[in-house]
Amino acid sequence: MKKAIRKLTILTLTACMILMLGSVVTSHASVWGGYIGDVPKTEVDITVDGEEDPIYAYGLSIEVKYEKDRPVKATGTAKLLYADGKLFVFARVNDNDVREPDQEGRDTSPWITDSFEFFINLDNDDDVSKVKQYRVDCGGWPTVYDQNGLRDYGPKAAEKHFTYAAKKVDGGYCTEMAIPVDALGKDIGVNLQINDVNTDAEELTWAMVYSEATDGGTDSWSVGIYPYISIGAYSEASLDGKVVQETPTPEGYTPEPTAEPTPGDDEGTDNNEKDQRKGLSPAVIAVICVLAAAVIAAAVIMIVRGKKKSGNKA
Ligand SMILES: [Ca+2]
Ligand SMILES: [Ca+2]
Repeated sequence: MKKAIRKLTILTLTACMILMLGSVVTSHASVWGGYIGDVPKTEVDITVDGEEDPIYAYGLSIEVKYEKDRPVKATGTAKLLYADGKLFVFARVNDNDVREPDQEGRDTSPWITDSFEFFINLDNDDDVSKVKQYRVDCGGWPTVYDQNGLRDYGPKAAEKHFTYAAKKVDGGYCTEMAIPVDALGKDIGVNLQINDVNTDAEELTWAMVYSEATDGGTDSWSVGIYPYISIGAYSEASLDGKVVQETPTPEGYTPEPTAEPTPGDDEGTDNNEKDQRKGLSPAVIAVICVLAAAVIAAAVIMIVRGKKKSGNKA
């Protein structure tokens, strides 16, 4: 009897460990960060000039307003389209205190500027070395950075990576990027971030994209909790509107068709109404395993004690 219980305990713990290991091995942004939606492909020409082309009305709209370390002051909305092998990102940032960056700051610490950042992980996995960061500040200064040594700051260095523009508007500024990505039909992990400098450069806050893993903002380089988007997988935009395919591609997709937006509709995609394509989180699996192990351990202790008592009596 004692042997059987011991075996059962070992089997349960082994199963739990395999389950946890499996969840770690297969975990990626698409599981933990959540799915935002499909970026419509389009054949309409888009001009990268910091102004919102009418076709963006049918782009995937993503809010950038979630707290990272402290309450944010500047928030914004980005609209995404895929055309001609490029991901177009138009962002409108609401910032009541737009501060002109100084050149020294741009060269040394461009994140301490009023700026918009777009992070891409083309493999949509947990590997931070795959992430590339594109930034445009309120004055149109570009930077591209990764954690493998890439540090291309300024127009000369950055122009080979993407095209970009920025424009100041009432109550803030707009940025626009066209990033070449070979990703049609694929899922890619993303993070969107707004840096906000205020009266004192020391006073810097960050607004982030929503991550289901935190139920709030993600973190600049925490790729494992990035949400993800699909690229032209099942929607196409033209100036007549957005068409969502009845039979989504690639195979296996079962997205909820979204209501067709109308030009000027700024409501966009509600980050809380994303497709649910998640599994159990590692934390939940860990809790289940610990509870299971505790129950079995308690049962074993009770049985052993019961046997000892009955042995003493005998
Ligand atoms: Ca434009
Ligand atoms: Ca600011």
